[in-house]
Amino acid sequence: MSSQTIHILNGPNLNLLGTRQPEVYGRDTLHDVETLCRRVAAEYDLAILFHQSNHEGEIVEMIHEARTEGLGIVINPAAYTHTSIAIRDALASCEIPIYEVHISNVHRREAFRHHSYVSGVATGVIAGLGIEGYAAAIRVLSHAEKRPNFELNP
Ligand code: CA2
Repeated sequence: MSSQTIHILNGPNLNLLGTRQPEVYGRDTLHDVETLCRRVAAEYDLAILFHQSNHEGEIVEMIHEARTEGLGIVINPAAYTHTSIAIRDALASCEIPIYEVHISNVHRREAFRHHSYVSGVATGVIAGLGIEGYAAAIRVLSHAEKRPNFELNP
């Protein structure tokens, strides 16, 4: 795997994107998200590995594979955002930057979506930009090595 690879990981039910709740998630499918990510990554000569899983343990294993190699992780953990200490612990073991992305603005939705187990171990969090949030995360990662670390308490 090249150090110029970005791992893009998607959690449960995101395979159904575009099939319902367009008022919340828009009409784009996960395939459209992948196409967008590949186009933006190509602008910066970066490779991407794009995955989706409905299984917590599989996502943990994908994070382990990304742990030490690659430019960074862009993860939409979907509902596991609000429940999974296993995914948080796996992300906490990573040595590369992590961007948490949510298509919807979770903070103007139900209270149970306001807490994220992931945000506390992420480098940055993007919510409510629709699928453009993935593109924004890739753009930030594209100059990750040229920027100072934003973290206050690394
Ligand atoms: O806004 C996001 O990206 C979320 O991560 C999406 C999750 C939700 O549980 C989080 O609170 C916020 C839901 C992903 C499932 O999305 C579907 C979209 C259309 C049809 C079916 C599922």
